[in-house]
Amino acid sequence: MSHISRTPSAASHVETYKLVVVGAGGVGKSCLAVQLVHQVFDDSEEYDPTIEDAYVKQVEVDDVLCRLDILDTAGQENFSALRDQYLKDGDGYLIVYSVIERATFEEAAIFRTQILRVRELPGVPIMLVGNKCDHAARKVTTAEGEDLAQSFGCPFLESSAKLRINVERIFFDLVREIRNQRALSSEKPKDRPRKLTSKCQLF
Ligand SMILES: Nc1nc2c(ncn2[C@@H]2O[C@H](COP(=O)(O)OP(=O)(O)O)[C@@H](O)[C@H]2O)c(=O)[nH]1
Ligand SMILES: [Mg+2]
Repeated sequence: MSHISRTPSAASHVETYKLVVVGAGGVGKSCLAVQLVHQVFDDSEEYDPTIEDAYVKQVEVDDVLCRLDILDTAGQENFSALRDQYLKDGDGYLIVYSVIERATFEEAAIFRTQILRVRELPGVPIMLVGNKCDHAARKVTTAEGEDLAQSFGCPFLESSAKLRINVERIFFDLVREIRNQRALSSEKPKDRPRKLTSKCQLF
């Protein structure tokens, strides 16, 4: 895509971004997607961990109207052809772990490897997300998340689907990351520096 409209009201063509949310089971992928799309966090509702779901949301990111096609994966089909296909189809990826479960943090690298394996293009837009930052029983520090993201060469944020902390930002920053990568690959100059990390802030 070489042209992005800068005038939302005049946008007859809406940019579409396929965002794939991956990560270990139980880290909050479904809650993040539901919180973004429906603005709710319902603890009483159990999101079936085996169900994969898709969401569509039209948003403005930096004054440009765009459509987010969000695939909330369920991790049942490890290493299958299906998994490869949806990883291949994505424009950008949220790799989510839970800050209260160290094993899910360690699994983040596995998800990144899977993504890089199926993508032929260089410069894959990825955002590392440490979810459940509202929780008192934290097992993974913010600095560890930042270090991992640095080793991945990708941006990092902590989030809480429960308290709606950084929920929009993780999706919007991923869109920005995709735009940056597209601009780079079409050799357009970047217009502003990227902020790579941000801490979880309760407010
Ligand atoms: N404290 C807290 N709990 C969360 C958060 N996000 C999800 N959860 C809980 O974590 C569990 C798994 O969430 P879910 O979205 O189904 O995880 P998924 O398997 O990655 O889709 C549920 O019991 C949620 O209530 C969060 O930001 N903070
Ligand atoms: Mg789920």
